[in-house]
Amino acid sequence: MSKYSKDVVQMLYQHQPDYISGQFIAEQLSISRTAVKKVIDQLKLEGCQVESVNHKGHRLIQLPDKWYSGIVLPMLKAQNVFDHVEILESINSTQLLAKQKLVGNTNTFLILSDEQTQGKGRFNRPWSSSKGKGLWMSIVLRPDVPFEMITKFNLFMALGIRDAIQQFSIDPVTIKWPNDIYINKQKVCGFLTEMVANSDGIEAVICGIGINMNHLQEDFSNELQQKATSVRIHADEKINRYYFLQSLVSHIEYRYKQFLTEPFLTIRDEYIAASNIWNKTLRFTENGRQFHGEALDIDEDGFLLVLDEENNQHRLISADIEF
Ligand code: BT5
Repeated sequence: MSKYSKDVVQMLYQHQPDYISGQFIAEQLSISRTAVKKVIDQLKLEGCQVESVNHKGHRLIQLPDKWYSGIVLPMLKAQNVFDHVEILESINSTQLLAKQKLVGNTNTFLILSDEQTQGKGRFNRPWSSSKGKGLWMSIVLRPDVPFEMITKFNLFMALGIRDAIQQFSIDPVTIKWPNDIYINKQKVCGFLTEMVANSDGIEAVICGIGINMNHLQEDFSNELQQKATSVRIHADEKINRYYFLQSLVSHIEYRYKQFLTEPFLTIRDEYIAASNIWNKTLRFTENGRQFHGEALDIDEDGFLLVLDEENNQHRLISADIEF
């Protein structure tokens, strides 16, 4: 990527739907018109849809499939929950990078990558994060709350993520307590919340979110064919990942502010209505122990109440659930 790509994309984005002349871009960036043409040719090669017309200039006709900081940054500017946003083409895991970057500062930030080569789920399970198809990101927040509140954070995030996906999906989007988002019987998103805490409370919350966005069913590996779905599969058309990101960040911001000021009880009914675990026998794995049972309720602290096959009640803070 040329060092001017970010600026050129940003100018094209901010002038949408109008044309912008090569001359104007060249003057703004203090480079030659030939250099501008080279950058634009490169952007086109990367799949950025730019229309170039003699005597008019260039215009961005469709937001690209690739993340460009020149578009993401101005797009998210109005949202003020993050001090900064970092965009990458490829990384082992945004979650690992976020954990490295939060040390020695008090910043809040978002890291987004087009691809992850070693995306991770909970308990180090692999998370498939193919290039350009999904939304793979980690956010670092600094809530000034005791560390027991981490569970509550997860519940608020689940609703925010679900609501964003629902805006783009024709079919109902549901939460599989505590960490998965489903459409019909397949997983469209997995997220995980980790924290760094000391005796005074939470230093940082690191929430990693993986959403399958534009995969077609055949894009998933054999192992995921039956289990996974994407937002695209439940929409009329390809999802514009930029608009999706904008919606997701605004839902996250809304739910984060709610988390800081309201008890779980405020969203309990909404959460229960959005959950897909009721009225069926489920297999639970909790700390390596397995049992079958039925989910009865989510209490006012966000714990899941379960009745197992031997009529014992469980109050779970976290578990793996299989349908
Ligand atoms: C999760 O773990 O569902 C949390 C996934 C979090 C991924 C994000 S992406 C950005 C950030 N950076 C990271 O490295 N991670 C976070 P878990 O509940 O453990 O689910 C993992 C299981 O989901 C795997 O064992 C597979 O069966 C399945 N799986 C893997 N990739 C998938 C995908 N793309 N879509 C649906 N299911 C998948």
